[in-house]
Amino acid sequence: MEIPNLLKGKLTDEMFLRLMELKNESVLDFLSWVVGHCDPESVYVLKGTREDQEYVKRRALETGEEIPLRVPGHTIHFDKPSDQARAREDTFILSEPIPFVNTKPRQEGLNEVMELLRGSMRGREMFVGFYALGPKSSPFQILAIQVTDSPYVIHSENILYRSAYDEFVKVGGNVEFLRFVHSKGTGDVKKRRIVIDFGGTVYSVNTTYAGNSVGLKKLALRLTLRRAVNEGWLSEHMAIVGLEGKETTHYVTAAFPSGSGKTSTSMMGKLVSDDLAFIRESQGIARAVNPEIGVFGIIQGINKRDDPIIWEVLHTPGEVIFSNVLMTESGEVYWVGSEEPVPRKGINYAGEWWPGKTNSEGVEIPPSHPNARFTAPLKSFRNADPRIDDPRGVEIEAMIFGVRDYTTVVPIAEAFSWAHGVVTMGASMESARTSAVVGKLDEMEFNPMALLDFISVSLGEYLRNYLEFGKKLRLQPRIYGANYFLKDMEGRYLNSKEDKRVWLRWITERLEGRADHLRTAVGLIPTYEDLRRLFKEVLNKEYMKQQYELQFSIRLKEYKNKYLRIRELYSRVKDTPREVLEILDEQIGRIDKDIQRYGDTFSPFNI
Ligand code: SPV
Ligand code: MN
Repeated sequence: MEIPNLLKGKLTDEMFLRLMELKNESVLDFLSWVVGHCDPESVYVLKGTREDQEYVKRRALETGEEIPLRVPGHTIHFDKPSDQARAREDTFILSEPIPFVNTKPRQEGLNEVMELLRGSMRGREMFVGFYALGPKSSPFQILAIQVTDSPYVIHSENILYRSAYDEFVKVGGNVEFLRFVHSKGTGDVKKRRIVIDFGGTVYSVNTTYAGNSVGLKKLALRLTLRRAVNEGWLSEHMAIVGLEGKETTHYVTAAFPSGSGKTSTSMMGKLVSDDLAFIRESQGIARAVNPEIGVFGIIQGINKRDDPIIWEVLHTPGEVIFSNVLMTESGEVYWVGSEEPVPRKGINYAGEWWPGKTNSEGVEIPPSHPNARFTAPLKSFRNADPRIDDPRGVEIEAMIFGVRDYTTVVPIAEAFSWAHGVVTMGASMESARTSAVVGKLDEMEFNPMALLDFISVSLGEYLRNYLEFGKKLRLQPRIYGANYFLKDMEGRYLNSKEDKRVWLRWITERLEGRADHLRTAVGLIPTYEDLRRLFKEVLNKEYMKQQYELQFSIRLKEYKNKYLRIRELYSRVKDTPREVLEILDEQIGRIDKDIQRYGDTFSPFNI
């Protein structure tokens, strides 16, 4: 095997040996191409050793992409003011048109991004990282290579993913791997592009926000989702959490749109994953792993009282990258919702900051961006589950689909069946937009399974795979619909942040056959008696009949409109399975019947 001269010229002897040891022609071809096209000054090949990790961290500081903070191991990174979230408008899948997906003809998309990448790494060091999604050597494992000229990006990957140079060596030449090419480019956000090619490569340029630049996170999801649909498993935007029961731990997954309660839910039990899940069937059981080993979480609103575990991670020496929060002169950080005193001045993503500072449009700049984040290893969290690296995955007993819905969906309900839950809870998700994506806040968006942004096949195909996956299962997970954000007529939240503990306990008791239910048109809801008991047991709170009635009355008219909208959307998708439309029609039929009997609202005390 030979290393082409162009690539060789960028390598020290040590780096040369590292590449040779892989004995993998396609890795060499890929890297030669990137080096030839992007023209970096030098190439650093990571084996993932301690020295490598330290080197990357040092380079992140030397290049100014990260700044050290007062707490040892903590650093801060800033993205450009207009590069603070996932950039939907600049993200393209190279494919024939797919409904709801931003696509571009392949050649056009490739030409465009190649033009932007040409010479983009000039004068910079290029890093090559080898990683595995999922536990190493497990049936879930997917190998990937990240190439980037940003030490911040590779530092983030080192925290978030399992290093797998050794796996590449082990499998030698004949291995498939995902490829991610990222360059900071000129930093001109107007020329930001994220381009997904089903050939197995994703290109990202002129952006640093991790959701756009860290390939193995949401860029990989587009590729793995498609692969999962083709191979009959699930690659999902879901947390995985172990809920402590009377006798055993019950593992559940939780899909919520970004910024709508997923991270906090994953802190309510044993933490396996806060964001992503690979789910495969094995001997009739759904088993799940986390493709990641770290958390890239939203920091706004994290405070000591509501989020003690995250708070601890963010205040203890250890590896943490803060992004887009406020940094003070003494190297402290501040973020909105921390319930700490607001500093009189500091530095944030928009430069120097002081209270009342406005941008060029006269709009006040907050001290921290609403999508400011922290990046930290899972093992830093005291609720990290010991089974994170279990190669068999954890057995999934329930799946939660949660929305940020102010007007309609009840706080918690159980589906009648797998198919009913998949269709009326997962596939019917509508949620208010948050700051995790660029766009207008609070607009209601259709967001099935919380992954419309990442879907890379037709929705009909995607749901067909879901329904078929369920049919392979001997033990189908129960499905729950959740909504932590329901409001009353005056616009006040009906639940406090901690109430989700009660809903999760109800799920646990349902799984153990200890809690009852009431049957409504849209699903099974908790009884008042059970909730009164659980609010007392879990939160030591009195739970009033009147609260229950406000929270669990079925707002039939709103529900009907919701399902009519959803049915209309799916009827326009050509390959929607018939079963999906049938289940939606049945749901609408049940709601209609109740409307005739009870009017616009159905009180659970009517039963
Ligand atoms: C999310 O917004 O869903 C995230 C962060 O997990 S990002 O990487 O931007 O997708
Ligand atoms: Mn996410």
